[in-house]
Amino acid sequence: VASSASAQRIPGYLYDESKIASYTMLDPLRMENGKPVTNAAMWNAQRRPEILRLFEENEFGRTPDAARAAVMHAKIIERNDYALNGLAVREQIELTFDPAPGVTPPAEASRSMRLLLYVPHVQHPSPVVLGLNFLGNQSVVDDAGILPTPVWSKPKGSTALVHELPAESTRGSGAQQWQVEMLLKHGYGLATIYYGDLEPDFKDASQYSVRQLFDRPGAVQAQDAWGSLGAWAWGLSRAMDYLENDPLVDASHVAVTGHSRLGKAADWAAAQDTRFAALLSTESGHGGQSIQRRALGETVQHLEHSFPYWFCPAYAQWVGHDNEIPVDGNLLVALVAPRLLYVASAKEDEWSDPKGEFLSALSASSVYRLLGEKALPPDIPMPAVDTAIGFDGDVAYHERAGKHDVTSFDWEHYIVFLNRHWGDPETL
Ligand code: GTR
Repeated sequence: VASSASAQRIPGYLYDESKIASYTMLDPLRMENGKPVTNAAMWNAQRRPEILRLFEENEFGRTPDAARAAVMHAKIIERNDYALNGLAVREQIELTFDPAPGVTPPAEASRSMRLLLYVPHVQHPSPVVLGLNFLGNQSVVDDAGILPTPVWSKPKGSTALVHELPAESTRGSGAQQWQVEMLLKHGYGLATIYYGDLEPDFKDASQYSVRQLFDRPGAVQAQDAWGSLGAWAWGLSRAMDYLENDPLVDASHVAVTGHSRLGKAADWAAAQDTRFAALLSTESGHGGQSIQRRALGETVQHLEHSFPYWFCPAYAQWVGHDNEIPVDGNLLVALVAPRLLYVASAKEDEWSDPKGEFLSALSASSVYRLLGEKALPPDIPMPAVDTAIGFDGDVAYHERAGKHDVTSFDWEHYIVFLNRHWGDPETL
């Protein structure tokens, strides 16, 4: 599975703004029963839990209590205080989970994930950006010290999944998308996990998922049972459990990030877990930060057809009903309020609907204002390409030139935004 190959335009889908059927966006500040949300207490006690429940019931499924209570064992298997030519302290940590009491998972189910952590050598504890990666930890930067772990693939023409060590040539193959050295030079650490450690990103692969440690075998799957996005988001929260206890990390300044499907996982993690002080969401698109009701680019039908295992079974009922789904991207990112939120789009990523992503940031801003925070003002037009907005408040947005990807432009802007709010770690 490539992270960036599938964007742009897929024939047969709508890309023409003037042809969108009329739609009304959901209002984060209106309860399902129509009551307006008029103060912070009402948001926190009523509307926020209501929105979370709607996402659990209609899209991502419920994270089982047994999974939230998972017993995790952390083992630092490698540490180097002079990694990346002395730029970083590197740690590699094996995080292993016990199955829930009474559950006997299949032998092939995942029980662990490998966290790779870098913090600046010159200065730590440091703020950290945490995200799942697509291609294995060895891909995020060219560092011979990264211990590779097996990655999943399905060779052409085969029905069986292969789980084997990645080719040496993949070391640093995702470096452009991660910019580890840029982060470190600006005082930020990076923590990352290969998403396949939690669950392979393939249909009919759930027997390998970490979900098996918490779901009762043979039980009928509930309509709100979690899917792989739920499992990936859960893994981010377990990584946070670890980071909170690692003295290299300033755990009050952990930003969660992700691109595309892993942006959806980051969105859902930040929505549920308020320990993440910021969400940097790169082109998470439909099912993530876009407005599904616009049905511009990807539809629920496409998501369900290609990736049914990402979602809960109940999500299937919204196929052909993009306009009626009771949750949407603006509600998802509103759950991040009042924490820092950066919504990032790419001009040529029409499949993800950049304008829908912008409208989400705008709509979520109403919640920030209710909570007394500065955010994007209502009704502003979409900014020009490559022009970031919102840095004087808690909600930022940009649409950069180029394709579905993560680039140095995205990272430079994320760093400046975080610096504005957290102080420049280089000058601390
Ligand atoms: C596409 C999917 C998008 C997005 C993308 C990706 O095929 O339809 O929603 O998640 O994959 O993850 O690159």
